[in-house]
Amino acid sequence: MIDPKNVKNKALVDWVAKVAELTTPDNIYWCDGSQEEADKLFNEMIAKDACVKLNQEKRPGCYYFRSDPRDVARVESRTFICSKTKNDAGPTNNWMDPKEMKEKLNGLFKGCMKGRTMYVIPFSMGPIGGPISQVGVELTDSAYVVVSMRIMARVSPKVLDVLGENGKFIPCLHSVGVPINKPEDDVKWPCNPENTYVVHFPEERLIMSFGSGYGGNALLGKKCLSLRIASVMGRDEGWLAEHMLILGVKDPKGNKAYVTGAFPSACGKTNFAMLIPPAAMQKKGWKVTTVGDDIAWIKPAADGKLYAINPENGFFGVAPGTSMDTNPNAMLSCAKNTIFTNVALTDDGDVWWEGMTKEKPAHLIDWHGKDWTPASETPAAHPNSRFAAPIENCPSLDENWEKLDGVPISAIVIGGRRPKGIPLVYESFNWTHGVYLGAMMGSEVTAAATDVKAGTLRSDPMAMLPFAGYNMAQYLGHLVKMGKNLSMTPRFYHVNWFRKSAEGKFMWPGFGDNARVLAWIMQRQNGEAKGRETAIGFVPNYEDIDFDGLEYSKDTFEELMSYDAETVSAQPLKEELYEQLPNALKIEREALLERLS
Ligand code: TSX
Ligand code: MN
Repeated sequence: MIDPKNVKNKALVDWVAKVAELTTPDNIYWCDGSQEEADKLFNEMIAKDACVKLNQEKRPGCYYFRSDPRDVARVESRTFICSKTKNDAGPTNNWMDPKEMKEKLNGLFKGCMKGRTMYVIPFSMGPIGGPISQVGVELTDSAYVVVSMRIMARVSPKVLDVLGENGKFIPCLHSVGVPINKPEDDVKWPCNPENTYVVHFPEERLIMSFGSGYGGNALLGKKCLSLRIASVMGRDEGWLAEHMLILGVKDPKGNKAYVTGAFPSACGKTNFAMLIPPAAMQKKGWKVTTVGDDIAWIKPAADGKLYAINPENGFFGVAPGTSMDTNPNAMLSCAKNTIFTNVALTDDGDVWWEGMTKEKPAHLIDWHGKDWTPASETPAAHPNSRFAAPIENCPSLDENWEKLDGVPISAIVIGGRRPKGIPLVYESFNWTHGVYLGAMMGSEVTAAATDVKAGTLRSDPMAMLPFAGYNMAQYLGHLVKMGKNLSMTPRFYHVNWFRKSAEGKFMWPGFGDNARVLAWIMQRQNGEAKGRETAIGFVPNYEDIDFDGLEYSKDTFEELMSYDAETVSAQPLKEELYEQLPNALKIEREALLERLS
């Protein structure tokens, strides 16, 4: 615990007092992020039956939570960007007048922490004190949020030292929205779905979240701060907050390059960030390392290169589909000191989820807390069940992952699930063309997403649709600008791991074999790999890809690399957004149509 008497930042002390007056918690507790503190909170939650300590021989330091079934994912319909004008929020965000929203929220927050403890969590996104890092303070009445935040962010008294007397922090206010008026109100997973709001005030750099205890709605350092608020800071200060993984690639000569990647959900971004090259490539000396799996803060440096940091300290990964076959590095990352939410519980106190093992266990307790057998018709783990795992557990962690100034970025990979008409990989002609490809990104909706019909293509520019903290058209304009005046301009690579044959089979093995594409990308940047110019960009010839250890015929490759003019030139953006796009991107579209005609 931090002694509040030692807190020197007046703005912070005042804000905590003001919020306490509004929300009327029984206690205020300043978190230090220590293991002892976490142990105490876990034990309190276990005593209330809100948490399960997993089998400590199999999962040391691991705990398990089940959420309320109404509180299982981010809620985009209740996520708001309350900028001064509606146009600043743009055509793809929910907007409400900030004054009106404040009034509404002040009504909801009034007395909402009654009977609970208000935790003060000082955290840093990025290494504490780093030049690209940002300090946030989350006030929350959820102990689950406290123990999760200390995995996902850096929670420490050192953050307050960095703040000093006058340092700036991003205030993040959170409540599950369930005051305890009578003992029955003290439920295992409190939430208030009818009144859930996840709200950003971009000019004030303020976040207020009410009614949900789950993931991105509640761990406010992640999507709310590191993407929505940070994207606005980046616009104002000349940098980028991107929904991107960061990985390192080492070639057989020992050259190292860093690559970022933007993919919509359900495309295997975490798997790509932790990719293990095929044995034949490893033998030659190829190696892939992980810097981050979700968020990149990217800044131009004095040398004219773009440098990226991963602001996070952990992985908040989707559990189902993760296995020792699909992603051993993720499995090993959640072997210890991990919090699992909404997965299934095995009879020996371990966790299980769909896709973890080939054989399903004979008996489980499912994410509802009910008995489950392979004959059950519902999944044992919720499709959006998660692990929150410390990044330090990751065997493929890059040696420079915490470098204060970040790692230099050589290439930007983008893509989506495109069963038809889009090649395995193509390279942009230049930065603006790359941003155009990012703007037109889309992905086929899988069954996991509930709001859109499965099988339809959903537009998701730069995978930022739910995460841009301001007008999406202006965001794309800012991205165009950020490519100017660089000495090393990363090229964009549009990839598609999900092409299907006429028979409906995946045409590319994906997973570790994607290293073959990464190798081409890296060698293009070095000037070592050839390619061929087409109307859509540069593409590898069959000879330009290392197929060592993989039987893949030239004919199949040609089919995999072919494009359909109609598909590559589709304009999936909603009309209001397309109209507002910067001219440079509209010109890219005209040039593409011209090249295709
Ligand atoms: O993550 C995936 N990646 C990226 C890995 C580095 N997935 C899983 C997506 C769900 C989150 C993939 N699925 C990938 C991929 O490259 N490719 C596919 C499609 C696919 C699925 C199964 C096979 C092949 C391709 N299996 C066999 O062919 C045996
Ligand atoms: Mn994400």
